[in-house]
Amino acid sequence: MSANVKANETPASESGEAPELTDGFHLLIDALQANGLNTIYGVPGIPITDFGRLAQASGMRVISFRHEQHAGNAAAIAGYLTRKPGLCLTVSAPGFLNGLTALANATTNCFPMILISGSSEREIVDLQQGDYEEMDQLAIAKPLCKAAFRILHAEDIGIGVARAIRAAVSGRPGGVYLDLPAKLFGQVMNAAEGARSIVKVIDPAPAQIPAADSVARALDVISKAKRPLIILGKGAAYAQADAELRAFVEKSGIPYLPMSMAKGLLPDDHPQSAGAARSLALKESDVVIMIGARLNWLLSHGKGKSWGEPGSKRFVQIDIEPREMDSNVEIAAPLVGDIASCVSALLGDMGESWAAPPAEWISALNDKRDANLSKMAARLEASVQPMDFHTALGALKTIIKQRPDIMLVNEGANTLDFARSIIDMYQPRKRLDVGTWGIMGIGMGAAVAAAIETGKPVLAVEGDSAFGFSGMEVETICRYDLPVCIVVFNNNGIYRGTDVNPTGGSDVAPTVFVKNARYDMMMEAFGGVGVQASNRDELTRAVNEALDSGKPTLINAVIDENSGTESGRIGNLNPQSVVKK
Ligand code: ADP
Ligand code: TZD
Ligand code: MG
Repeated sequence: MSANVKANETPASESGEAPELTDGFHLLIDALQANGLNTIYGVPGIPITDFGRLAQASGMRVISFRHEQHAGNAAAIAGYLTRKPGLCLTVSAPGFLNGLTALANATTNCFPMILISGSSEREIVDLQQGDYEEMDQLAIAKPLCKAAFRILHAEDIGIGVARAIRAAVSGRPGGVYLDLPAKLFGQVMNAAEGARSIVKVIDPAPAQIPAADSVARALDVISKAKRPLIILGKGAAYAQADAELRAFVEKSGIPYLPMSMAKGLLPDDHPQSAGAARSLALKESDVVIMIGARLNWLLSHGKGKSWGEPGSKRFVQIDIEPREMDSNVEIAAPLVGDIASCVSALLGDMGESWAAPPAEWISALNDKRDANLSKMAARLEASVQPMDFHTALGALKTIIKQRPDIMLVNEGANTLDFARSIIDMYQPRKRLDVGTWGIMGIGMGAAVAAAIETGKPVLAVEGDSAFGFSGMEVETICRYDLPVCIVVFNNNGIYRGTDVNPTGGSDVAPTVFVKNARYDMMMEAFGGVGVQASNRDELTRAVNEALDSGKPTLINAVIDENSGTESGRIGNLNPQSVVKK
């Protein structure tokens, strides 16, 4: 009898027929598949190589990356797009650590994912006897994610996976770590008992209905507003309550501002969008209704100059996480629940004759929006060469307008900030970017997940520095033949390419890269299409060809190296030395 066969099983020799067996590998596959989790993003190696093979053999999609961080970012984006936890699979210690950045980033962004990592033998790890890739992974993961679990016995795989799924998607979504020591995979148990141990999670993210008095309080605050404003965040996009949100915005007549990844929840050219009058809207509003958005640094914590006179605002906030209320400023009307339920409750109680906001407020915002848009229009239509950000992004803006259902991935500093404000989005959950941390390196992982999860073409608009963090995944994109078109905004460096080393030494300045690099040739190395685009027409043609053909393409867009400012729009966050040396 194998050491792994449990004592209460009838040995084959006594019953006359061999009991059907299963093992940790198959139980894990069964548990994931039973819950509709059919795609794994990861990097193979000890002890999970065979698991990947068997998962593929069982019909799961197993997407191998070149680095775990990008596999993890793909899993996080899969979670964001599908509301099911994205799966990332890593090897022990170093692979686990590479995936951990993505797990922490997913948790920060409220994206559901599960990092499943193989780990070394508990007995050796705990005695610190120097096992292969030894590390106490569970302890390290715990403070960086929403929940962390370890499964030691094959019969617990079903419940362990169920626990991980529920932890990832219920309440505020986030990252979950699942630690699977190598020995678990080979553990054998009776197949029928194994099948009974699998748990299909019932209603993994139950509706959370807001209390009636909190709905009444919110409507009372909103109805007294003279200059109301709605702010939509990526929690609202995640919630997939698109119809309810649109009905609420339109019935209320209240202008709205989308946060970056909420763009397109309602089309950016919607008459109530205050996107192009953002500063005025934040400053002058008197009641702000936050829907799935946090008052963190991205909104100046809800206070300070950009929010106008101190004490001039009252906040209504809809969030599934009660502790989000009063995180930075007082919330006059907290509405705790899921967005679909909260918005439906508001809509239900608004009655037939809801009064639109005062006309002066609407026209002040509209005038500002129209003035800002017409100021910008000439620069977006210009065709300067070498291209600046406006010329290149003006071209991409037109393309997205013509193809509103493609997925857009965006990272960089200037490349991010300009693209966010210039490129209009028309459909929900089409824009994927650096999120809450402003993290570089999400690009290729997000692009792969966007292509795999949606089947749509992907346009990845990447700063040359940003692209470098995940650039090796162009091989992954070619290997799976994904319809991804990457445009590298090549301004020779971080923020711009013009810094010089003040000592006159031979090292270039820390923000400067090799001049005139040909990123397009990286794509050609793996059989994809590489194009160098030096002007607006070349860029437009190359992107359209890529999106039509669906072939993996990298366009090296030559951007003036003088173009761009320090840290894009957040240069104010840089500390400055006051000591002159
Ligand atoms: P943004 O960066 O776009 O402003 P944040 O990531 O800061 O958005 O905020 C998202 C918020 O949405 C989080 O506070 C999260 O708890 C909340 N959230 C996520 N999903 C839901 C949901 N289904 N219902 C209600 N709130 C949600
Ligand atoms: N490392 C990580 C993981 N995240 C970061 N945000 C940074 C470093 C710092 N950083 C930024 O905030 S933007 C950026 C870095 C390195 C790159 C900006 O250069 P780019 O974009 O070429 O991508 P532009 O268009 O030249 O501004
Ligand atoms: Mg750059």
